[in-house]
Amino acid sequence: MKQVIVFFIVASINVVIHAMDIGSACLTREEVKQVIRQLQRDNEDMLAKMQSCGCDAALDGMQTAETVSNALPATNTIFGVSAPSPKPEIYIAPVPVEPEMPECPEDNPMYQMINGKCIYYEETRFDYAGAQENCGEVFEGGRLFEPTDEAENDMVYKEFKIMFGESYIRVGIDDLTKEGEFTYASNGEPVPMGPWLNDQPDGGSAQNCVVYGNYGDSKWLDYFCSGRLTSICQKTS
Ligand SMILES: [Ca+2]
Repeated sequence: MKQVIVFFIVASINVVIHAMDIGSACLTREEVKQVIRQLQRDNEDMLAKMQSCGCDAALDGMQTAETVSNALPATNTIFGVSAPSPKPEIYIAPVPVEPEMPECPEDNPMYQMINGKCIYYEETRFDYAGAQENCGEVFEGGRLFEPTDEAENDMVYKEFKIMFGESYIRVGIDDLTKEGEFTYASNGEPVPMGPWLNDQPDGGSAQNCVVYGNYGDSKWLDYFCSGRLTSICQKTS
């Protein structure tokens, strides 16, 4: 039944649109109206079935003879006239909008869009807690950068190194919850990679916060959470 109704709706709309095209070229407004009314009379049984099965919404969406004919150009009233005239306006459903990428300032080199994340490089030095708080102010609800894989880890560090030649830069990874188990600060999930520098991590319970720690390389080391360092923030939405 549904297939029949859908077919009916599509077929009816096609006929109406076709009638409108004819009307713009060689039928009067009244003739178009007659075509549409005839179409509706021929399908009274089907209309009744559509109403009985709860398809009133679909019926409401159909254009009546009056609305279609009224949309025709007023000047086009003579049979066979081929003078140019504007097409009647036809409602076009809006195209769904794709989710926008996070906004990221383009006129400030401290902000970079990397791997779909808006990154901010913070020169002011903070301890771990202060750096997290600062990121939440830089971006509403922002946080310290949490690399999801080694490629992203390398890309973000590379940009920072180009600009500042820095090292010891904070990211949002720590083992504060359980010694030796490094997790993302935002959700406590285990970090799925470990580009550690040489024998790192080696700080035991004294060093629980991860930083980029080697000049010219994106390798990590564990470091004091209390140290005041530069940091990298990411926007979260
Ligand atoms: Ca530790």
